[in-house]
Amino acid sequence: MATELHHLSDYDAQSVPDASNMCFGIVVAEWNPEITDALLDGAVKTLEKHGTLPENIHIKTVPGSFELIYGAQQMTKNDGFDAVIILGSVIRGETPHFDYICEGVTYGIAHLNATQNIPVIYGLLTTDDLQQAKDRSGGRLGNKGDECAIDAIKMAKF
Ligand code: RBF
Repeated sequence: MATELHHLSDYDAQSVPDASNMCFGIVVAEWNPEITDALLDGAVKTLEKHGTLPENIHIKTVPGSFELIYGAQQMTKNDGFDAVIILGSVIRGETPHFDYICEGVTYGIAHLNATQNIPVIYGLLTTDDLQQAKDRSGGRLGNKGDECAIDAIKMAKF
């Protein structure tokens, strides 16, 4: 959804279920904090906009995006959560680490969704440079954190 033609500013708030009785876990990576702080801000504000109480939003940090898998796996053990959101930003560097981390996180989160009872929403920005990440974390292409919050509410209702 967060493309030049269609990003979250366009979403229809009426189509989102009421989230006032929902409880969420959010795991956020500390790498590229300018980006991940903005993603987290968007996610929290959007959950609260749809009724989630601040005390029902549980946030944990992990050092880097690779650790999002373990963080999310721990959170899926908590029956009190209706959904878990992971937030991270991987920016392509000069080594193949970008591909390994992106593939690892994608596979790890897919695996959790296929094996655990709580939906895990994938909020990993994978961009060629910092500007592309800024564009998608509150910049000209919206905020992927907002989008993850909406997805979490919809999947909690599923
Ligand atoms: N973590 C991120 O969240 N974003 C990155 O862009 C990122 N780049 C990395 C590049 C290299 C070369 C390495 C070694 C790690 C990087 N990490 C990054 C950290 C990674 O997700 C993880 O925290 C560490 O590898 C420890 O398991």
